[in-house]
Amino acid sequence: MRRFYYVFLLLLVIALAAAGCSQPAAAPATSAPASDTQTAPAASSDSVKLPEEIVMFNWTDYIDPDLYGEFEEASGVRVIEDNYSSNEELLAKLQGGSAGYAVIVPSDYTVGIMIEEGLLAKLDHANIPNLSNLADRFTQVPYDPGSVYCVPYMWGTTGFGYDSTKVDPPASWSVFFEPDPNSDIYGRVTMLDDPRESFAAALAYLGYDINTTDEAQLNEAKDALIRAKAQLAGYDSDTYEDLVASGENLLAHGWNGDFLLAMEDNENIVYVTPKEGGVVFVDNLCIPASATPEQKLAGEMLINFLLEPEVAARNSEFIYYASPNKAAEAFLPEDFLNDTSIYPPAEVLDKLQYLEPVGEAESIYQRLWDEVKSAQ
Ligand code: SPD
Repeated sequence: MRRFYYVFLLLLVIALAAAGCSQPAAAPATSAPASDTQTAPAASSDSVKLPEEIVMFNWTDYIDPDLYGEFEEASGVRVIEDNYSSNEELLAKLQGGSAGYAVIVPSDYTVGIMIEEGLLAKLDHANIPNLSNLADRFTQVPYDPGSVYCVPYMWGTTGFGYDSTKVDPPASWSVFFEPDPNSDIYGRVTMLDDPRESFAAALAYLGYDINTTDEAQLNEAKDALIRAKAQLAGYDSDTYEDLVASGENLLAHGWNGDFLLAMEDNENIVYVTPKEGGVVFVDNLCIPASATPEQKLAGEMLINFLLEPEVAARNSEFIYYASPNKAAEAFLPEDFLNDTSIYPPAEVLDKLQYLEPVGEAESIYQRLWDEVKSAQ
């Protein structure tokens, strides 16, 4: 079926280019059942041409890179990837007027902020027929019900990973917030370079809501983060798992899939969701409002491609994050679907919370985070 898709799409693009208009033709009017691959993205505007190249602005290690080549083969559009390290970095770029991105990957709470600030384009669902492959619970997410602006891409959890041959099994956030200068890990620990995630860790440790807007609680969390700094090698959201895998660091705050990927290099890494709880997240494929019509069409085609069941399954298996794509499950091995680090059981999920927009308090988080980062 996939080969048919590529050949079909390639022929379609060639035929349209020969006819002097390179947009894909309208999809067949029939609506195929969920779990079907739906082939031709429908262009809503007859005058839109596909660009030669688009930029996907993504987290690091968050896609199987082979998929870019396969998409290019199918569509003729080359994808260049650029990376960011936190939602706040992505948001600041868009707020500052950075343009040129066709697809971005913000997390749940950031989608809400971006919609409110008019930073996202509405998706043309006619160009994304594979939207029907999403599991029901991901079609009505609270920050974007009905996938008007974004399509859920992957979901995961935040906790910590450590090398089990060198560290006694920690189960609590206290391993970060009660540093012991005599322990082996002292100086060989990292935390995420991410204000909401690092505050969530401190707030969960203190027993507070991870979305609190109470300034006194946030100040307490700031003090805990400054205390934790004593044993940190640094803040890192991009290479932390590799540094644990290589033995340079022994413990890191981070995301489940990243540690699972690092286990390919070091099987002694263990990922933990702390007993006090932490963060569960959904990351999403969205198109910035600043995208040109050409970039938007190509972005929607890329999103549709990533929603193909077999593509979504391969991608999920490559990066070790759970896919919200129900139809992809048929292509995922049993041991992947049964891995509790990827699909946490109900009793673990019950302790986790989504980060939410905090409105006016965003500036408090940012100010206190700056104080943490600059504290000696
Ligand atoms: N290396 C992939 C990282 C994916 C991170 N998702 C971010 C969730 C933020 N709350």
